[in-house]
Amino acid sequence: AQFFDEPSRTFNEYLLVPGYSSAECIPDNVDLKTPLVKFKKGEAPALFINIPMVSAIMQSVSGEKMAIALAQEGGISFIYGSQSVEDEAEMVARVKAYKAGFVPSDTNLSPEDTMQDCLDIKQRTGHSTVAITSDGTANGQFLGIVTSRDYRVSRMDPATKVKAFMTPKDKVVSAPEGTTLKEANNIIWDNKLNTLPIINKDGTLAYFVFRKDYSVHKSNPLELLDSKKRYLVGAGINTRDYAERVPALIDAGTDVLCIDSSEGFTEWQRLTLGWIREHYGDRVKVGAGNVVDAEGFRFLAEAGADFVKVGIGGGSICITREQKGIGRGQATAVIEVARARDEYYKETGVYIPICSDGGIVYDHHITLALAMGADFVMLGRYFSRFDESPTRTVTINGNYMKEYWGEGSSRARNWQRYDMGGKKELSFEEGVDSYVPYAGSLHDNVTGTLSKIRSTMCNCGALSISDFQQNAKLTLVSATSITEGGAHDVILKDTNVQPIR
Ligand code: MZP
Repeated sequence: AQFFDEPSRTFNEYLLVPGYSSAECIPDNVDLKTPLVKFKKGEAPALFINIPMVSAIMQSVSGEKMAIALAQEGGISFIYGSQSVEDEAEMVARVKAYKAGFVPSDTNLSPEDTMQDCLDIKQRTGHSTVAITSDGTANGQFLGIVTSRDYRVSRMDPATKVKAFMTPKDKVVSAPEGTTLKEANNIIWDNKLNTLPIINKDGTLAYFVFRKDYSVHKSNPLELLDSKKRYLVGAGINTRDYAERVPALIDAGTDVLCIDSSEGFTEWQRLTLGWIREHYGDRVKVGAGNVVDAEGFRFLAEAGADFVKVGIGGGSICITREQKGIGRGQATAVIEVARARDEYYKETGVYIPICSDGGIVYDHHITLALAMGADFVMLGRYFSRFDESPTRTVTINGNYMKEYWGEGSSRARNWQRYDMGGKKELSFEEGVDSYVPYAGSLHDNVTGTLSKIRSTMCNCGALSISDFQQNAKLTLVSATSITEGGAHDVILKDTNVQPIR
């Protein structure tokens, strides 16, 4: 047998050591954009995500609601494949059909609503105008504005003078006398906004500036809230029924596929990737996995994977290591596969992103995974706690909980994920059925997580993920220093304690 010299380690055994932070190293300047699929040196990837977080290919995590909410934040969901081909394709199609929303945010319209409905809402809520954006928030791409008179918005002249700005956070900023729309546009760029509403002195909205060319378009009152822009969505496939599932998912509009398997270093994955390349060439993007060492990475890279997923046995609901005794500490797996990815890039000029899948317990584990070389992370437990996950919310001993079960549990019955050929059944469980504490909305939680990642990257002097991967300094920590990392040698305050005088 071959023995690895070092024990395999997990995220909790590492800490980041700060690097030099220049004055530019502020969280607002951190760019978390990351490639989703492979690309050649000097070229841009065909698909990228704006935040390095994707949701797990699991029944209890990635349904259409999750996919829409996560895409709105700049990430991507992989709709679970452990359902019929028709059901999965329909879910994908519904995400792709999801259309423009609205600002202000209290105008909750559905995708079926028309411009006329939009005007009704405007009247009901008393807003002077309603702007349509691609994702229903002020950060989305501006698509048009509806005014009560004629649904029309005019193309603005960049030299037009403006009096005040309103940022998407509703903060009114006075513009100095003579400020032009062109200068307003610079503010949009500087603040990384997509649109900037310009308001009148009395607080009513005058118009929006769209950062590309100040353009706006004329809307038909009966036109559906339509946008050209659609959310990115991924979908899980397996190594059995791909000849049927892949075409259905492609027709439904899936942007990227991922072979969902507990073990990716197999002939089944090579055959699946080969079939996709034979029928679709490089047009269809597909990730593969999971692997935990350089050999596994190289195998999938050569078999044609667009990204490679890393991780066996580290998932919160996973009992594979107990049941079968296989797996590897997640940190060690990511570090080794990232090195193999870099060597492959040097050799071939092709960069294949890697995804660290499973085992993220604290937000800072995401930051560690990126520092260790992951391009993005896949999370199950994390997302399962939110309003948008497809499972029930229950109360247990007065606490709100959400259901969360593994794909290898008998509840999910996803035998294809564990398929090693042979009978179509799960012969033993590799996952559990569980509860996780309910944590509220995806938006609030992801915002908090990202602000921690940005802040840590600044401490390490990195403004982009690739910069961070190259320059981060990591140290192993002893068991004793892990204890030192939490509150210690103090008695935590109990709110029920009464003062004695
Ligand atoms: P976590 O984010 O909950 O720690 O882990 C999620 C990951 O665990 C998934 O993306 C998948 O790779 C893996 N998973 C899903 N189901 C099982 C199982 O039942 C599993 N064993 O290991």
